[in-house]
Amino acid sequence: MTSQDSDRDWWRTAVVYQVYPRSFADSDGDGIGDLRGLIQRLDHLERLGVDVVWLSPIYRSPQDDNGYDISDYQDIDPTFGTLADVDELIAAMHERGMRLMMDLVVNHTSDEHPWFVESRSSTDNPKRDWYWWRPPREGMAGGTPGAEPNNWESAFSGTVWEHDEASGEYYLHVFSRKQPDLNWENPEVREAVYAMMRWWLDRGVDGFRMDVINLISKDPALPDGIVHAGTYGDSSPYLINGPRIHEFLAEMHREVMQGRDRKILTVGETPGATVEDGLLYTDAARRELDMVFTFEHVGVDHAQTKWDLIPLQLTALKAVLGRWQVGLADVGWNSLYWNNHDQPRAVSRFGDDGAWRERSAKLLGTVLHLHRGTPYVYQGEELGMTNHPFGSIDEFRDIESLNHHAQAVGLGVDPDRVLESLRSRGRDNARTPMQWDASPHAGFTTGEPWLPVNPNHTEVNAEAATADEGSVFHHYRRLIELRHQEPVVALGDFTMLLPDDEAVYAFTRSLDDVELLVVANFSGEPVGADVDVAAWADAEVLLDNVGHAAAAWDGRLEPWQALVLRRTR
Ligand code: TEU
Repeated sequence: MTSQDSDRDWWRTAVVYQVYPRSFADSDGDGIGDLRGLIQRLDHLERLGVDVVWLSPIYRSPQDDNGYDISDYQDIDPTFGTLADVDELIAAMHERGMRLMMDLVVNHTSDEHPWFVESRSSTDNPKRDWYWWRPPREGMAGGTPGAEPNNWESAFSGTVWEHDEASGEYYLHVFSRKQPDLNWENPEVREAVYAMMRWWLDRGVDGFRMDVINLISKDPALPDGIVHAGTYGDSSPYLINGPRIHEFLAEMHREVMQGRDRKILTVGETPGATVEDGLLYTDAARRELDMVFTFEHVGVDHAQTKWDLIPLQLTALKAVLGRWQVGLADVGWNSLYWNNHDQPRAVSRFGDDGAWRERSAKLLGTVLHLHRGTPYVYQGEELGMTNHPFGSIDEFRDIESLNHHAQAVGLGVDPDRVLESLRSRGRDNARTPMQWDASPHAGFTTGEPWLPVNPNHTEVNAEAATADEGSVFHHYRRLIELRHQEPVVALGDFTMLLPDDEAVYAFTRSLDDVELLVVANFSGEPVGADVDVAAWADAEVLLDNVGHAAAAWDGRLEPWQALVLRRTR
């Protein structure tokens, strides 16, 4: 391996930290986080030891979906700062040996993006075809119920079609009506996106997290989907992992990533991707993406939709994660996450955010970070931040939650039941302000925070956690350090043990003569782990989360205990 090759492989031992800038740190007292706030808090990330920051969108945006609706890809929203602030952020991060990964949202733009404004201006505008325009359903008058060009449902409730009075046609929006989908069939669209990406790389960013990237290739026929229940049809066969997706990603790699003087890190957000899809996206020889975010493990507690709550079964969770580990063992690469800005807080969902909050947060970190792949830490996860005790619907801000509430209550679902699912699954749980200290707005802002601060910030906060060697923060710091120091953590083979055990998550990792055993009790009761304890009698305890693990492990686990043992063969 030449030194250049090894430089290019740095990312395989890296840990990524996600910043949701709106909720991270506010420097100017307007109640909304910003770039200067982030720059001022880089010490926290450096102390934690992360290698890469994925920054959720900071581009110019009407903020209909908190920045995932972009009206200018090459400028910064005044809410967050300026291009000069980004330059300063990049320099400050590089100085600390950290890299910056930008969010890339190119399945859709804002309806206020000049491209769409032009596209909408007339049916013969040169940019008309940059988006998906369609006439009303045959024989029907535009704007009347049922006249939509097809029966697809938006991810944010209701139809995917918005009627445009002026031209009499509809445009497609898989997300909000202010997020029209770009037509990737048009080569001019693709070239405009690639040029914009190159511009960011020239500015010094080190990678891209690609929003719903496996939705960019659609079946141009846009056919009706099968109606399983309710009014809408299933669009996924025509929308997800579409016919030209691999062609587009390979082209993007060629046009943007190839031939750069440094490794550009790419991760695709790929809802609905199977292991087989993941393999195609991340096989290095195919030159598409470095890794993808699977959604399978964050779907194990969903019934029909994310709003239908079913209890988490550990066996189901292990089956999914184990399948991805096996599937991408030799070819491809996994990304590993419990939560992000779209998901409930990990400790509230997979752990116990009551009596065992700290211990179960450490257990979750241990289990995830000991898998093979690239771990992602979502801001506040390293403190064991929890879901928010939302009261009424008035306290929610997220468009997905508000639209779902309106639609479900409109259809006659009991409002208390709707609120219950929002409390458990709503995206605002992840978006309450970062808890820096015990002061009134948790040190996030001197103004009025855009979303309420969790009342538990008096106890759960970065200041307290960094001062306490036994905190969740220091446990995460050790996990990250371990990945950097022990090659087996990043690169070793993975073998799942006890797949049928409803309480114990157990697996081994091995590389050359080093072997690790990871055992974790996902319950509030003491359990015995049915593994070959004798074989590990002389093993070294690398990490535990209870603070008093015995030198020789006897196979028993306390409530929410997680252990990492190491032996050499
Ligand atoms: O999310 C896409 C996605 O598939 C879901 O996570 C979605 O947010 C929703 O929760 C489904 O129930 C990405 C972004 O991460 C999200 O924040 C954006 O709202 C969305 O794309 C549109 O850009």
